[in-house]
Amino acid sequence: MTNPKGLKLVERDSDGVDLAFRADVLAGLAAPQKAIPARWFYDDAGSTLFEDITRLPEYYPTRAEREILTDRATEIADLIGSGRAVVEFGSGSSVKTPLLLRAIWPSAYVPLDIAGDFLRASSAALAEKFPGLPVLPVEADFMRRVELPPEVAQLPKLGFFPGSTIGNMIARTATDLLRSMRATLGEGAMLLIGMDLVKDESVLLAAYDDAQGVTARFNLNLLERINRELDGDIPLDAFAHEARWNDPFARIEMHLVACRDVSFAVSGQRFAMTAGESIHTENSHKFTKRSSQLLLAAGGWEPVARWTDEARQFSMVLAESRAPRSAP
Ligand code: AVJ
Repeated sequence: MTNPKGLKLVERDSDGVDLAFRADVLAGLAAPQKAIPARWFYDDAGSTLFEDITRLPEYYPTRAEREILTDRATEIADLIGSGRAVVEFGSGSSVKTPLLLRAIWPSAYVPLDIAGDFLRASSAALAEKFPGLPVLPVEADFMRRVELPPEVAQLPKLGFFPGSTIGNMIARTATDLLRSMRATLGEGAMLLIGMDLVKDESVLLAAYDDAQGVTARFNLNLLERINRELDGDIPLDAFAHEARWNDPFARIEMHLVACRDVSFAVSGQRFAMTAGESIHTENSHKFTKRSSQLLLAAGGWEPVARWTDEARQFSMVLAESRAPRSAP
């Protein structure tokens, strides 16, 4: 495991409290529109619930992306070429990574993840599936430029960012990430990125508010995590899961809506909410061909190919790192 500067990625106080989590929650609950970053969904319970979400009949993105990677594997592989090192942003526990690796047989696979234990486990599983493939996990926060292992220094890179995770970010953050990816991957890099598409509102709402209530449990698990890790006493029965389509921003938002006036404490600080007020917990931006192209261009990436599934629900874009130029 490489962790270049011996960086402590998760800072904890003497009680084992994740300081970044506490800071985000306390600041988020103090804001006029309460909001907590979506990255905090993914504790053990949240990660398991997300895996359950990917198997729901209403949640199309995972299946659609898998369809693209399976049905278009040859085309994708031809454009990517051989000999690249695949750098995955967020280490794939999913079935998507093997699909890509099998299609292109890269020279090395470098999964980047902030969660070290998870990274080690999924890397070991992958190495077993692909004997002979150097698997070089790096524990890192990929929102910044990451120092890659020396073994891949001379190899051209392919960044892999599936799942439409980019959709969790507002444009400014997404652009920063795309630029960091260019810096991490270096000259001549390519990027294969999943971007979910704008579609009928009812399909989107169902995907984020499923009949079995798994997404509701995923959303509410954040409150359980706060209660457990940050010494909170939030009454879970005072909150309901809600998915909303925000049309001007072309995104699904998840909220936890207070069903009654409620007050609670977190880490010794008190908060009050009135009935109907919400905590905004996630944005999931949806793209069009044009908006995806614009976002990638802003981050310094030029699309070279784009695929959708048969039902045109989801897209994967292959882009290459573009030298800065301003003239038309
Ligand atoms: C993992 C960010 C791609 O936005 O669709 C699924 C997370 N949230 N259901 C998404 C999620 C609610 C998911 N991403």
